[in-house]
Amino acid sequence: MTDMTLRRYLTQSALDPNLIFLLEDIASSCRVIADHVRNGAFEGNLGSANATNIQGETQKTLDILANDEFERICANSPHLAALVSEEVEEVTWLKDPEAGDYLLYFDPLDGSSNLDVNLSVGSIFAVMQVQSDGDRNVLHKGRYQVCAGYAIYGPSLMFVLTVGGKVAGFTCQHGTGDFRLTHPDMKVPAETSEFAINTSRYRYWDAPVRRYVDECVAGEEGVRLRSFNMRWTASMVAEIHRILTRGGVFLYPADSNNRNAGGKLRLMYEANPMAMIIEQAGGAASTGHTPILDIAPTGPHQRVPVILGSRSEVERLITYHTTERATAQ
Ligand code: P6P
Repeated sequence: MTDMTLRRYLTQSALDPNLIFLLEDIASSCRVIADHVRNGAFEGNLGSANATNIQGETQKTLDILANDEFERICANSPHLAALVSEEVEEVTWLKDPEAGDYLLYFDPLDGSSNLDVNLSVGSIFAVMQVQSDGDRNVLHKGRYQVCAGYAIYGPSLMFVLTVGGKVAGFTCQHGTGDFRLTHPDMKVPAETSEFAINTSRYRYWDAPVRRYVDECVAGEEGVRLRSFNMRWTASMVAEIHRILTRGGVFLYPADSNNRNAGGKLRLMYEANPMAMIIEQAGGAASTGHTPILDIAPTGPHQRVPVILGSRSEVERLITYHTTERATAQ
């Protein structure tokens, strides 16, 4: 299995060669970013860039560097029409859009607050297509994604990708730099006893989320009749990779503090790609009321509530949200 390189995997997937070129450019971007992350201390790239992005977040030097590497390397793909990046307010058009050209949505360095404390970070991406010649609309539902994936810069560099049907994990072989297939069919276990949420926000949560977490924390004595584990790494890529590997449910819900902004996580380059990956791996991804992939976007940096992971737990949370909405009416 591990002699299967990313190149061979993609060519065997019978994909459009232009999409293969783009995916290889994305993988190359992630390799280069991994080097910058690992050499951050020597390149003087750790710490703040003393700038803020469209999100109003302080940008790390590596956030900007990672964005620039994505732009530089992926611009080689002849049929890539536009880039939508967490770090850039406007859509970056590389060519006049023609039907079938590709649109790349990406968070170049997710979880970058972990960089200075040497914890895992990642890059997230999704690809959609231009619908017709001259069409400059980049706001399509997540169901229109043709592929999605992420790189995780952890103890090993991994590249996880779905082109529809399966989720495949590739590990970068130290030395050759090849991405080799190590996880051919990643599946989210339907059941789990592990949840991930920033519990410091408890006072802001709506009733359904409080109910769910309270029941998990009550353990064997409570209605769940078993104990649960909690994780929170402040890096969505690390959480999703753990869920793909051993199950779990990840929550960044709307709450009384972030509701006016729509939530915390961004739809086009965080929630949508991860929702496609999780669904293709047998899990579920919802706002609590609506499948994330069915949301009609209103802007490139729109924020949405995110509940995703093991199907049984996501469905339980949807039931709690539905029940709460029904009793409130
Ligand atoms: P908080 C990182 O900034 C991120 O976008 C996700 O990767 C992560 O899950 C979340 O925000 C962490 O948010 O509020 O815990 O810092």
